[in-house]
Amino acid sequence: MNQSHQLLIIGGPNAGKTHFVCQLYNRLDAKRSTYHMVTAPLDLTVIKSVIGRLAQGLSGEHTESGLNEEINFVVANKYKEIALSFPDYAGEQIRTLVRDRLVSSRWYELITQSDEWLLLIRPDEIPTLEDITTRGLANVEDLKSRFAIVPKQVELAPPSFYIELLQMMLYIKGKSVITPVIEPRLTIALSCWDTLNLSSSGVTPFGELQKRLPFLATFLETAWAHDSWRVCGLSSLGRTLDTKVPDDDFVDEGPETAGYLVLPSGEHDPDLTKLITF
Ligand SMILES: Nc1nc2c(ncn2[C@@H]2O[C@H](COP(=O)(O)OP(=O)(O)OP(=O)(O)O)[C@@H](O)[C@H]2O)c(=O)[nH]1
Ligand SMILES: [Mg+2]
Repeated sequence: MNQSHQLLIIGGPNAGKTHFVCQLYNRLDAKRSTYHMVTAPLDLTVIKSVIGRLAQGLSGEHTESGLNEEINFVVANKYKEIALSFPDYAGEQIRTLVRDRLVSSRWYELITQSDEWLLLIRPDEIPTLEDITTRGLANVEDLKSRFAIVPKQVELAPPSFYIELLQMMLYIKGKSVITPVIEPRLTIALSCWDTLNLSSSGVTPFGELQKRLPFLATFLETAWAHDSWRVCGLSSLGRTLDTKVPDDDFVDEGPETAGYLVLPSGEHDPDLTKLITF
């Protein structure tokens, strides 16, 4: 074993964090990946409850905001050992981190100890930014309704939010962006890829990121060293599940077989563990 990595999985609300980790666990448990589990998570409460729901063809629930479960497991193949740290917080914590510029001691530890980051972004929930090219000229009625919506608190729009989050994390890690970042290596996973209804060939995840979050794509290219970042697509479930109406096909096919990754080349791959290994 010549390499050991500490990977931190991060993502905002509804990004698909919990379902990814559960499907990863399902794959490892069913030995359907190039990696094997060396140390299983100590506390399986969250994982088991979502896996139980998936086994019935139902979606798991949103992580409660008070819950601060940390799921840690170690996986390995012949060459590498990877310790995964997955603080299964409600994704709202990430918003608060950026909004309040306040980093708890646990988050400080997680960020400084990790040498690889996996950031989950869910593209189908990114609102289209309105500008002069998409909005057109307003009439008086339009203006009245627009000005009636007063944001409670000024929030950053998604492109600036993710750039700010990454800049904060780099700052905490003591990294400057004056020279391209080599470590931590960064994977951005565009989650719930199946909801984008894209063709299964010829679409690259980075191309999608450029289309949907162009500022973030440019930031990645400038801030990170060429070989130290990549963009993948992720569909942990391969389809949308309901919280009440079971999907029988999903059950019959087996949750551990569902889902796929889209590699940077655009190729689809059922081995979800490729997302945690660069
Ligand atoms: N279509 C589709 N839906 C998915 C997929 N993965 C997760 N979802 C759904 O997306 C929603 C959010 O998934 P979670 O894993 O709970 O997201 P989270 O990031 O843990 O969210 P919080 O706990 O609220 O922070 C759920 O309704 C899931 O069923 C996927 O691959 N495809
Ligand atoms: Mg969750």
